[in-house]
Formats: sequence, structure tokens, C-alpha cells
Amino acid sequence: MKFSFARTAFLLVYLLQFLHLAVSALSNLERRADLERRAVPSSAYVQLDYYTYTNGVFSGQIYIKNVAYSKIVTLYYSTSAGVWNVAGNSILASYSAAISGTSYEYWVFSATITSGGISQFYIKYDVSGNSYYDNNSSNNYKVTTTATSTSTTTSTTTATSTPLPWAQRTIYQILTDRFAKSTDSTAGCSDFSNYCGGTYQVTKDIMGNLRLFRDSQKCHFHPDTRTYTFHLWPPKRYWATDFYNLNTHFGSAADLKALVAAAHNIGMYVMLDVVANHAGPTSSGYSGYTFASSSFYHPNNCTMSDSNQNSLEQCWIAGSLPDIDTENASNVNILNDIVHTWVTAYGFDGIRIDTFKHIRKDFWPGYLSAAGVFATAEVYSGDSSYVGPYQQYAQSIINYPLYYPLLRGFGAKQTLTQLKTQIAANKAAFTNTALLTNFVNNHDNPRFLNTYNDLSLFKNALTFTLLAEGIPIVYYGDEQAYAGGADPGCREPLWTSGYPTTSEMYLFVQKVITKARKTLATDTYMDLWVNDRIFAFRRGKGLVVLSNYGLGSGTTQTMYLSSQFTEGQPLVDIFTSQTITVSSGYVTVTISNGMPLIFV
Ligand code: ABC
Ligand code: CA
Repeated sequence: MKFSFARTAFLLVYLLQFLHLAVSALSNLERRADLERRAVPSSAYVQLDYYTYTNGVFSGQIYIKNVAYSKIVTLYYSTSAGVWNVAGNSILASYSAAISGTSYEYWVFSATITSGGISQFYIKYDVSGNSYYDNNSSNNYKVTTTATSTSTTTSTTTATSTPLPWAQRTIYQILTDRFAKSTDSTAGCSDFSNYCGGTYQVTKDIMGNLRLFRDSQKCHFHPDTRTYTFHLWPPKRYWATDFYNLNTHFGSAADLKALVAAAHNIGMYVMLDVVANHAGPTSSGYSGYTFASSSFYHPNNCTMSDSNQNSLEQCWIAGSLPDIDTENASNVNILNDIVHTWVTAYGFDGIRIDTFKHIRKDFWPGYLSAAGVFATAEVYSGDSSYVGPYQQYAQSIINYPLYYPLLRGFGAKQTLTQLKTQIAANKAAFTNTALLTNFVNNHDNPRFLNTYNDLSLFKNALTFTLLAEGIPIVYYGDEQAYAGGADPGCREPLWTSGYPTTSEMYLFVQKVITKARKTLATDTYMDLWVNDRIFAFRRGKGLVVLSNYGLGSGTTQTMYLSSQFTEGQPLVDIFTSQTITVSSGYVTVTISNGMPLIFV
């Protein structure tokens, strides 16, 4: 009740936005009435209606089947020279209007093609973890520069690749300030609570490391360059003041654009970390802040409690981060504009949304729609029944509910059956568990190896996130067995490691990704045989056997796998070449030194 006025105001603005879009779509139809148009489809998920390409402006309309609230519609195109730049040459379409009496919506797109021209395109529609395409019955749409026909062929080049869906990617999370410097200095950092010197500079630093991903011999984990995602640290530790400008400590807008372009050139997506909940701490007012007066914030007169949702949404985090008044319609519009501006100006492919549980749920649809890209949201809680409903507001949620059983099961060597229990609880609580982002480490918690100093246990936990259902997040430094403690201890500079590509963990992560994640992750996950010490599951045609024995321990175990694997067909472990065969549904495996086994 307290916010009914503010909410009404917010809804009105929202409706006006829709109205505006609907109107512009109508005038488009009038102007282009001469164009060949297609009927509303009867069953296709995505279908081009029409397009035009005149004076460098490429625009048109698409039919989209309305099957869930969160949708991403993207056009991918090749240049006049027939070059498909994977993630680079893409245009996001946006919702225009519902088509009454049908389950379809109009989506529209418009972009100025500044250089390179356009020869072909196809449309991709991501919804509820599935991807649907309209590629003109595998012919792509061949673009002509006259606005009178959609069928004249100007090029015979065909698409060579389509971007890998998010569900099959592996996210590599970095902190810009800690990942790579602009010089080759490997000097450490004396104060982890302050700047350590990392930048966006593509030519020297991050690009140097991006090259590690690209060169197949020296590749950072994976020669297939389409699997990586960068996760950039936002301006000043989630403490933005001016939300429209970069933190100059990390470099210029040009540096960041060059980084995104370099990533896109090798098929890598870039995910931006965004905050809508709060600004940076202040002791002297709001001069220089985007939200420049105390009236734009909730009053700092309460303390958060997890048992009081209203307090989570309106009190200040840690009593010090000014909580933006997201009940104020003007603030809401500005926040939507901020995320839209960043995504479109830099071409980010996805976002991580910070502090998701700290803003009322009905704020999020407008924000997600303004962002227009894939989002994974941080709802910091281990309680799946609390976290689950948030997936109605973002396609993906960071899997905190699985994080705690993962630590207890693999780290503290408590029973591994609790992982199975949590997976079942997640299935019941979330709408799509395949899109949850799984992690062992992140920037807010002591690293696994800090609490549990056992490399075998860490390998098992990490393998679980890489191969069980969901999208894995490898936190930078995992590959170098970093063991930093609580924030800021877990935010070590990576350059002090020298980025070795022959270290034990590096080779381990590289092998799991190249030999298993890449080939098996497109297929089904199923837990098969679980007890206190062993967790065996199927991923695609692979059998993954994890345990919490740890270094210096092991066992030989016979397990019943039912008919999930072909009888008599040898399965070989990617690490040791141990070979097993299924007989009458049983296999016998030997776990040595607590190491994971991945049979393919
Ligand atoms: C600094 C110091 C910390 C100090 C803190 C008060 O101040 O470094 O040592 O404890 C940023 C900076 C931090 C900084 C904070 C505060 O701001 O990065 O260095 O900490 O100034 C996001 C980001 C995070 C970021 C912020 C804020 C938000 O990932 O890096 O921090 O900009 C809450 C929020 C969550 C937030 C997290 C840090 O704090 O919800 O969005 N993360 C309980 C609560 C959670 C709470 C969590 C940690 O504790 O329910 O709401 O997260 O404090 C499970 C339960 C959970 C429970 C956990 C601990 O146990 O199910 O509910 O979580 O079993
Ligand atoms: Ca809030």
C-alpha cells in the first residue's frame, strides 16, 4: 500500500513506452506497404515479416511466438564481402506489439550499417533456454539494396557458423582491476582494498590474454574460441557515482570497445556486471552522482534482515551504499536507460545483475527488456524456494542454492547425497535449471582452497560445476589454484602467477573443458549413482564419477547404472585412460588419490 502511488506512476510510464513503440510500428507499415509481407505463421517460433535496406539503414519486422516473458531476438548478418563475424555483426530486435487473436507478437529492428555492408542474414530467437531460427529454409535471407523485394540473390555465401547458445558456453569471470596490467610488470599489490592496476587495454594486457584463448597451442583452456565469456568489473567495485561513465582507472571507452571487438572477433561473448540497486558510499553529498540528491534515495533509517523482504529492498546494504529509490518512476527510467546505453554502445552480449533481491520484483521486467540481452542475476541466498521465483524475472540466476551443498559435500566431506537433494529442490523451485550459473568460487567468498586445502577435492567440485546441468562460471585464478580468503583476499592479482599454461590446475581445467564440456554439454544430465562419498552422473555419452575422498585416498566401487550406457562398449577416463565396460548394467571403477574420473 505504501507505494501504490509510485507504482501507478511507474506503470503509466511503462504503458506510454509501449504505446510509442506500437505507433512507430504502424507508421512503418504504412511507408512500406509496397513490400512483400508474410502471413502470421501458424506454428513457427520465429518468422520474418519483411525487411528493407535503404540508404544504409536496415530495418524490418519479425513474428515471434509468445511462449515466455523473457525473450531475445537477434539478427546475424554477413558483410557485402560475405564475412560472418559471429557475435560481431548482430542486431537486437525489440518488442513492438502483440498481434491480437494470436499467440504472436511483432518485433522490430533497425540499424545503420556503417561499414562493410550487408549481404545475408538470419534470425535467432532465444526463449526458455531454447534457440529457434528463421534462416529462410537454410538459405538465409539474401539482401538487396532496393527496398522492393526480399528475394533477389546478391551473394551465394552461406553462413559458416552460428553463435553458441549461452547454455553451452563457459563463463570465465574476471575482475578488470586484477586480471591484467598495461605493462609486463609482475609486481604484486600491497592493498587489495584499493586499485591494483588492471585495465581494459586490449593491445597490451587483456588482449594479450585473449590471444592465449585464440592460439590453439597456447590456448587458455580451450582452442574452440566460441566458448568463453568475459565478465568485467564495473566502475569502482559496484560503487558507481556517475553511472554513464567508465572508471578512468581501467582505461578509456575506446579501450573497452576494442576489447569487446577483439572478443567478438574470436567468437567470445562479453558479459557486463551491472548494478541498479545502489550508488557508491558518500560522506559529503551527491555532487557528481547520476542520482545527484538525497531525495533520489531511500532514507538510511533501517537495517536489513533476511526475514523482512521490504527491508532487503529499501534499506542500505552494509548501512553504507545509498539505496536508489526504485519506487520513483523517473529513477526507474534512468536506470533502464543506463543499462540500455551500456549494452548498445559497447555491444555486450549479456549482463550479470548485482543485488537482484534488493529491488522489488516488478522493477525487473522493464530493466531486462531495456537491456535486451541474456542476464544472470545474483540472488544471494542458499534457499532455493526463496531464489527460484526470481527466475521469472531473469533467464538465469546465479546458483547460490547449489553452492552451499557443493562446499559441504566436496569440501567438508559431508554426504554427497545432499547435492542430489538440492538438484531435486532446484528442479521444483526454478523454471529452467539448465540456465542457472554454477560456481565454486567468486569475488564475495573465500576461495575453496582457502577453506579446504586439498587440490583433489577442488577438482571434484569444479568438475561438478563444469559438467552437471547449468552454465559454469570459472572464476579467474581457479586455473592457478588460487587460495585467497574472505573479500578482499579472494581478489588477488592474476599477473603475479605469470599466467602459466603448464600448471596442474590449468591443464586440468583445460582438459575438462576441451575433452568433456565442449563435447558432452549439449546433451542430457542425469544423476545415476550417489552415496556419501561418490557422485556419479551421466552427461551426454559421458560417465562422470566424482568423490570426496580427497588427496591420498580412494576406493574401488561397483555401481549400477541401469541401461544408461551400451553394454560391453569400453568407456575410457580422459585423465588416466582407465577403461571400464558396462556389464548387466554394472560398472566397477577405481578412484585413486581422490581424482575425478570422466569416462567418454
Ligand atoms: C565490504 C567488505 C566486506 C564487508 C562489507 C560490509 O563491506 O569488503 O568484508 O563484509 C561490494 C564490494 C564489497 C563490499 C560491499 C559492501 O560492496 O565488492 O567488497 O564489502 O560495501 C554483491 C556483489 C558484491 C558487492 C555488492 C554491493 C553486492 O557481488 O561484490 O560488494 O555492491 C549481500 C547481498 C549481495 C552482495 C553481498 C556482498 O552482500 O545480498 O547482493 N553481493 C547473507 C545475506 C545476503 C548477503 C550475504 C553476504 O549474507 O542473506 O543478502 O549478500 O553478506 C547462506 C544464506 C544466505 C546468506 C549466506 C551468508 O549464507 O542462505 O542468505 O547470505 O546460507
Ligand atoms: Ca534497494
